[in-house]
Amino acid sequence: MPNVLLLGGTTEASALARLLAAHGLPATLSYAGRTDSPRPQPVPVRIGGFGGVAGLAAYLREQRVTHLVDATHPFAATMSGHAVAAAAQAGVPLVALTRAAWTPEAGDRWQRVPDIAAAVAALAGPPRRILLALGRMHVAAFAAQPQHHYVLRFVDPPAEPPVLPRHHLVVDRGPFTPAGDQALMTAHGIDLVVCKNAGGSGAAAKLVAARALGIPVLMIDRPALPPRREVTDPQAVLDWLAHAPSATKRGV
Ligand code: 3Y8
Ligand code: NAP
Repeated sequence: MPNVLLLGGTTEASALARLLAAHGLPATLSYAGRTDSPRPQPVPVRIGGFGGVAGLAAYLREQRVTHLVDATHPFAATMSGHAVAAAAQAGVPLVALTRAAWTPEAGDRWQRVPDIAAAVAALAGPPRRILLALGRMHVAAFAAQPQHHYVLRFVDPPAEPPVLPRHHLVVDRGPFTPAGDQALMTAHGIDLVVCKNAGGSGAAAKLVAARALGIPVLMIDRPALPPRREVTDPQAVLDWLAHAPSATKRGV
């Protein structure tokens, strides 16, 4: 019988948790603890960091995890790097459940940048009305371009007000809808959307809305991740679980 550790925090991780529960496969979903009330899950949940690579490797051994599934967000690069290293140290097979990067479609007006810093630099120039759809963690970097009016969207109310002089804060969690995002952009007279190339469906609504409104998008490419086995479909993880040699079979 497998004993799966699922690093979660995405739509696909929640879909896999439902599939594992439906098949009666023992699994624990792990959250970093970044939000006040993460979505309830149909499998046991653990919340908080592991304490780096060593902490995760120890957890894998102590909890006798047989399979590690990294279903974190494509921008959770530190966690994904730790998962590759800890799985190798503990001799536990690893698969990443990720999402294909978004690609521009007819009607899209994308400018691609490699990272957050390049996105900040790209905003030099006269004031604009920007939907900064990056969440909370990177808002401070945009104080370098204070001339713009920013519409921000956080999962939870912030402990202190955002450092941007001109901003409007929306507290809302996804997944979002194209109609909802189009209404938000129209209501605030948005003329630029800044976002990460998250992929998947849960964050894609703003791209559909921007396309419909003819609004340009500043698209931040994903950070580089170490090589690992990747799938994009929760069912493919179940197939892998049925065939991957688990840690216990390797006698480690
Ligand atoms: C804590 C777990 C599920 C998962 C749902 C997906 C979709 C909705 C869209 C926008 C973009 C953003 C942000 C976003 C989306 C899904 C998914 C996704 C983007 C929760 C969740 C956790 C987090 C962490 C949070 C970050 C923030 C990023 C908001 C739960 C709701 C912007 C990423 O305040 C903070 O510290 C928040 C931090 C990392 C990025 C940032 O820099 O602020 N996600 N989001 C997970 C943990 O503790 O381990 O609360 O239920 C999960 C989801 N957020 O099960 O349905 O699959 O991507 N999340 C981005 O894509 O750019 C919002 O506004 O249009
Ligand atoms: P990160 O920068 O890659 O990781 C920083 C540290 O947070 C990790 O070293 C680890 O701490 C801890 N951590 C991250 N994910 C964890 C998990 N699922 N379970 C336990 N500990 C975890 O991660 P992040 O970008 O802050 O993302 C945190 C969470 O939010 C993840 O679950 C991710 O899937 C979700 N999320 C992130 C984004 C995003 O834009 N980054 C978007 C949507 C959802 P230790 O070193 O102590 O183990």
